[in-house]
Amino acid sequence: MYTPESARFISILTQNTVALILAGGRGSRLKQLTDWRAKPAVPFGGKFRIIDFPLSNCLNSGIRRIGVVTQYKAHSLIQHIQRGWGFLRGEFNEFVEIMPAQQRLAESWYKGTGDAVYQNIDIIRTYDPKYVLILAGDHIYKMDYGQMLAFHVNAEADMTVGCIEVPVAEATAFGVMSVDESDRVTAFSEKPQNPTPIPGRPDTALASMGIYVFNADFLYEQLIRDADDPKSSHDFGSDLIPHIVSRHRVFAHRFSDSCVGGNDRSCSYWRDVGTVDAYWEANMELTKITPDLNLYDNRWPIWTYQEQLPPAKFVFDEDSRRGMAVDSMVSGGCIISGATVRRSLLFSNVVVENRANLEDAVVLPNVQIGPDARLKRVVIDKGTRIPAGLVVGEDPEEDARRFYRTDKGITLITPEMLGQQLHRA
Ligand code: ADQ
Ligand code: ADP
Repeated sequence: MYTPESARFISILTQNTVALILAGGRGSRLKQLTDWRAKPAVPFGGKFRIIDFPLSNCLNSGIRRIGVVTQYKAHSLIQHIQRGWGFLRGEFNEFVEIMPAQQRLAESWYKGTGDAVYQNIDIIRTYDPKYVLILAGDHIYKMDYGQMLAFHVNAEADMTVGCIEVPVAEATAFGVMSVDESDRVTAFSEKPQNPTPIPGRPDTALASMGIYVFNADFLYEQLIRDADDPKSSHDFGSDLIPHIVSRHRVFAHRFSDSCVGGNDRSCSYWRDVGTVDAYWEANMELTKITPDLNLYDNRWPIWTYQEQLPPAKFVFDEDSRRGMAVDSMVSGGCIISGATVRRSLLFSNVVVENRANLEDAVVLPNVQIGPDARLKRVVIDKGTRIPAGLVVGEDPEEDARRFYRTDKGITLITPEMLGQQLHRA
């Protein structure tokens, strides 16, 4: 499909691009999971953090100059990036650089996503990119950004917005756009109460994925103009994009057309794991026989920091005839000792003791589950020690009293909820 010329065309575009991953948002709908860490640092999929997905997408797309813009509760995120992403070589003009809010251009922290980029404009300029790719740090997906850049250049756009089709009822949570027959954006409205559907398809709307390609000089112009606007909240979705759409060439690039592997089933996988329910569901999906997100695809590896750990161990207890995990993913350092684990995802260093029973559970690293505990439909935060005999998932009222229980019946358990001091070795 690609000629050597077109491949070279894309590699020149990706080389001339700097990616900025916005990773400063609060992510408050993840409740206590983001009490101590920013949403992009939340663990996902047994051994990754959410930010590993956009970071790996950049590398797999040939974009190797990356800034991570941080603000809220950034310690865990910075630690992860320093430990896991320090392998790029400055000598080859490649890097992952952390850009914390530091009041470079204003005496305030980052006010909105536009301001977060604006306040780093002097740093971005020194890299002299032709294109700036702005990404959110909190979505799970695999995407070839090279295709989006090529689309942007072919369309002679000033700016391009990545988009997906979503049910109209869910579109109120997104930036929603209208496009003409060439996919030029004609209107954009951030989180509208009454989203405009795609013409002829009343149930579907075209939603922004919150990822943008800008011609670099055009981006600087727009950020400087927006910074001087006293009425602006300095946010891409609410302020910059609506202003730009009516005056410049903005195009919509459809995600499903653009990922690696053409008809690969993971091509349409894109998740905002922004709520406890969505987070639980997306993790649980990975334990299905053929999950929609293929983590075994060696053409599109997802890189992360991981500790060196021994293999997972399963100890069979003759008395209870237990000691197994089925339909589950179990990470390194885990020990399932005389316990039963079904349809669950265990991150590293989880110990499940005698006669404990785990079903539909997402268990973050370094959790200990005491003997005889029975846990169903739970998310257990890092470092929690579940006392012997604890039962969760059988009495909704009791669960809601002691823990955080969602309307869909998922219970989130953190160390604080059990009155435990932080112990995260
Ligand atoms: P939201 O996700 O609601 O909508 P926002 O909360 O601004 O937008 O977050 C976007 C990204 O920026 C996130 O990765 C967040 O962590 C980060 N971020 C937020 N505030 C920041 C700050 N002050 N400093 C640094 N980073 C910050 C956006 C778009 C919608 C689009 C959806 C798709 O505005 O149009 O539909 O994303 O999910
Ligand atoms: P992660 O689980 O994301 O790896 P860490 O365990 O590294 O997070 O913690 C992230 C930061 O938040 C650290 O600075 C840690 O000390 C702090 N932190 C986490 N949980 C608590 C807590 N319950 N009380 C006080 N500080 C906490």
